[in-house]
Amino acid sequence: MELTKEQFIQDFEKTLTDKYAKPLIQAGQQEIFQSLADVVKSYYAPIWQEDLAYKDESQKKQAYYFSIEFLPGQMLKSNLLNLGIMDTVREALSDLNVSLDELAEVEPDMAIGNGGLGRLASCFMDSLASKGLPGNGNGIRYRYGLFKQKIIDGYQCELPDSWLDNGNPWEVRRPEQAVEVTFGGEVWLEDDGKGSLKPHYRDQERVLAVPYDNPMVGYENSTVNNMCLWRSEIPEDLDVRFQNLDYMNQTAQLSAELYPDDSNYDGRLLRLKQEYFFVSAGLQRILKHYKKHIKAPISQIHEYVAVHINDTHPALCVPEFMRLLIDDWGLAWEQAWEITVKVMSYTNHTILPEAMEKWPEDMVQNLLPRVYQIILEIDRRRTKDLLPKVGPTLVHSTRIVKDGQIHMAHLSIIGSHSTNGVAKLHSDLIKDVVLHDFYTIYPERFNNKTNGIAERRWLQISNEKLSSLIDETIGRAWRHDLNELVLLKNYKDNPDFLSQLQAVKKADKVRLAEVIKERNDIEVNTEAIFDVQVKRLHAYKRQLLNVLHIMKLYFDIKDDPSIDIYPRVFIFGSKAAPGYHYAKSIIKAINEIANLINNDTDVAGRLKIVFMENYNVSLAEYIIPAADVSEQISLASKEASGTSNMKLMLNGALTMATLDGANIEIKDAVGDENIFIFGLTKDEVYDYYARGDYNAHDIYKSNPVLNRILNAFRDGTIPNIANEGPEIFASLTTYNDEYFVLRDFDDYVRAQAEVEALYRDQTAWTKASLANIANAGRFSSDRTVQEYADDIWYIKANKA
Ligand code: 475
Repeated sequence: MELTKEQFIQDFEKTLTDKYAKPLIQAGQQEIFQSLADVVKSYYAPIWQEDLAYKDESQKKQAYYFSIEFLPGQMLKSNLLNLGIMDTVREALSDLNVSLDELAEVEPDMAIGNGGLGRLASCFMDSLASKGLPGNGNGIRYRYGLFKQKIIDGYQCELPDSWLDNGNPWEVRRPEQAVEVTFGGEVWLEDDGKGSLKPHYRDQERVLAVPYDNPMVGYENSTVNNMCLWRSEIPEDLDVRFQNLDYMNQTAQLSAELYPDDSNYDGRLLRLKQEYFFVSAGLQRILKHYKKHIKAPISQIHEYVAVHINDTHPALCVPEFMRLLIDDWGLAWEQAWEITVKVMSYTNHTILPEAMEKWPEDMVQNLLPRVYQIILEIDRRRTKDLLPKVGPTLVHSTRIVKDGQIHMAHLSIIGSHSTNGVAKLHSDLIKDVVLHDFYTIYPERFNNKTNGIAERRWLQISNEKLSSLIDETIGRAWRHDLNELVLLKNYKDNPDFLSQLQAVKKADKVRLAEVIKERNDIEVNTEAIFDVQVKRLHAYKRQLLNVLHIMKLYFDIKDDPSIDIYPRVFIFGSKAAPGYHYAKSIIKAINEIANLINNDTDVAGRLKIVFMENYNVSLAEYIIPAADVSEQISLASKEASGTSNMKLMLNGALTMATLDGANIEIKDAVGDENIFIFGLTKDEVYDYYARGDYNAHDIYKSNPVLNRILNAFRDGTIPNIANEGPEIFASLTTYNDEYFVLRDFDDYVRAQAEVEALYRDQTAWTKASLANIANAGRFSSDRTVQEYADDIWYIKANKA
């Protein structure tokens, strides 16, 4: 949009007065932020209104991305950038002696997600809008987001994330579009006199779902999409005197808290309620909109609506859509089923068995009696149809209801026309191993959509210096098409450019060093290699392998304090699920090892370990630009894709990688000489499983380096881990090292030595860094969402 500094200052000062009756000079940061947000809202609101009207009138097909998590982070700079007014507003504020960067920090992160899955959903929201694609979000407006992590005495403590205390300035509450969601009670079918059976209900618990619309502003393209988040409330006409307190509490609880579990399935009743709550509310809103605006019969809804099931948490979309089509719209079963399968599509994000969602049948029956009937009927009809075609073995292994449980992945695959994995290797594993029986039955439904990241947040906003350098070098076209970054390759032998690239990295490291000093009170050497592992804490991601390597370097120094080791700063950012005991022990161990090494005079500052507390999107925006090395060291076959690997690559870090998830595609993009590969391959891992002959204890016994390191965990060498040290030791030896950490150790050490050697040649390193930036184009989520749009949702860009 067009905006002059003068106009902005006028709008801003007026808003401040209107809101707070204060001149700027007396206003606090919070008041200034809220006023600025209101001004920005006044800029996008008319575009939003227009876009909504356009979507209604044009009758274009829209996609709805159902996700129990979103992880947008702060929105101020994102909105400014996408509206094209970042520079104007920054300069105008600066004329008023206000720093935009400081002001942006006032906004709490919108952290209503745990990790990769939620952040991917938010990258998709940004990309859908920025590609002008009509794609909306549907989720829950949790009152408390992902816990705030505090490290106390080396331990993770979890504090509530009360992010809404000052309100969410971007959202619009739409009570007039509230819908009701019901739970429990009894249901029975009665003939309606016209030959069909209609459900009748008794004693149901009613909950009001109120939508809050959040604008998803597209990048310089006058698109504003919608992310709808639902809040649970008590229906106004409910006589609360006849309800018990439990009910009141439970209703409020529904949208109170995000489940802080990442990949670990948590079977609590409230979680199932949350899943149904946002699924039912979202589908009801879609159908109401359809009735009001779409001039086509319901039998054609698949030509206007695509519903995406982001992992299995919204899998109840399948039976709930059936319920609405049959009970409310009067469709026959067969027709409703055909439409449902065409409307739905599903993404799998993990193949870890413990994360495969299942619900006990009686729980679903009690909580959602009508939905339960429909699930049984889906299962019954499918079994009957398929038995003669594929035989009992395949039918049984793929049943939705078996062993007293409802299998949500099975429901999602059977009730949709598309199932995708999130990187090539992961999609192949789904087809060949984990969901192979489904692939045999429905081969045409399976496909791959390699993840991507929104370059606006992960480069333009978080790394303004690098962005400017790129502008000066190849022009601005990359800001609309990340593939343009390949043009940077022309500068790989240009010494001026390479030294400018080095200077940018250095400046980003200095900026991070300041944050580290302020938050951790640790001084780090900005000439050192910044070695970064940022992601959720999980055994399969193998933060421990990184730790064992650090211990090796430490012992090398202890053995010979004059040894020539290139200085390194190891930076960790990671939250552990509150109930994941082992992950929390690893956090404690990292912090104690940090204390030990950071304060050892023999080390003399050559190694520094920094565990940054409360890793979240806004902290990532500081860490990622400053990284030299990106640690992507999961056991091959376990990490579905990874997305921090892409963010770090885009910012010029070199990847230390196993051949897992999207690391493989990163290797293909940058070439073997610009990445460090080590460790078992997926096939080697599976061979171990098949033979069953992995013996970690043998490695511990026979490898003297590892022997010494592992002993340090239980002989007091690493202090203050009397409980955690032996626990970690036992997991790696007695319990046979589930994720082959010891097996991959030697190769990891070898590859880390290569890192050091290459870093000593700054020109060679910088060229490799450039190769990573220049080849990052294909990891834009703009590419990913376009593939979803073309292959799965069949939606087209606005005004296209
Ligand atoms: C993968 N979260 C990454 C990323 O595709 C991948 C599970 C259960 C309950 C709550 N959250 C979860 C995940 O499974 C998850 O975040 N998976 C991640 O999805 C995006 O890049 O490899 O681990």
